[in-house]
Amino acid sequence: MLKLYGGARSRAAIVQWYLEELAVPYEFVLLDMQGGEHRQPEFLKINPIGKVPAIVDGDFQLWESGAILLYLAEKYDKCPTSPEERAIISQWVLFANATLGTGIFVEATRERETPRLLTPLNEIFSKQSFLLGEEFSVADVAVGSILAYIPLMLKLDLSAYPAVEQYIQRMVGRPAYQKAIAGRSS
Ligand SMILES: N[C@@H](CCC(=O)N[C@@H](CS)C(=O)NCC(=O)O)C(=O)O
Repeated sequence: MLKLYGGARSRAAIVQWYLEELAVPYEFVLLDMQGGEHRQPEFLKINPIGKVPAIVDGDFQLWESGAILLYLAEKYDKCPTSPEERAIISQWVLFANATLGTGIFVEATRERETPRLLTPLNEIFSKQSFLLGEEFSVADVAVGSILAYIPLMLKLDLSAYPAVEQYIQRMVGRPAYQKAIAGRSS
């Protein structure tokens, strides 16, 4: 069975959310991160960088949440076949981790970046339910998990972005999200 390594409150919950969406059986290996278990030789054999999430799927090991999401989408056939459509999915997953997350969570840039990031997202979500249109995809797990962390972790006023707020509600209301993230955030 696929093993997902994570901490009690860590980005492993993003991967767990997608595994729940896909209904793929997995074992969550909870590392004692306070105790530094992610820096011990046993875990460093899986991720030499010493960060979670990481997965072990048979003989295959992988780390970085975005890479894991894309791997799962490929493996469980949730990826479109054309290179252009696949690139759009990668674009959103990379955007979530490289641009959206840092823009919103790095305090020094938050004030400047938040309107730049949320205004276009608000426009997108006022026209369609999900990032790729009317169908939920791995892109929504990557971007939606970052957006849903805003009300959980930051006191940002999102009233200027009502479509983003509604999108967050749609993500949070999904049973797989509830199982993986809401259940872990308290
Ligand atoms: N970009 C990485 C970030 C990984 C990351 O920073 N994970 C944190 C937990 S959420 C971690 O392992 N921190 C432990 C440490 O830095 O010692 C990803 O998305 O997988």
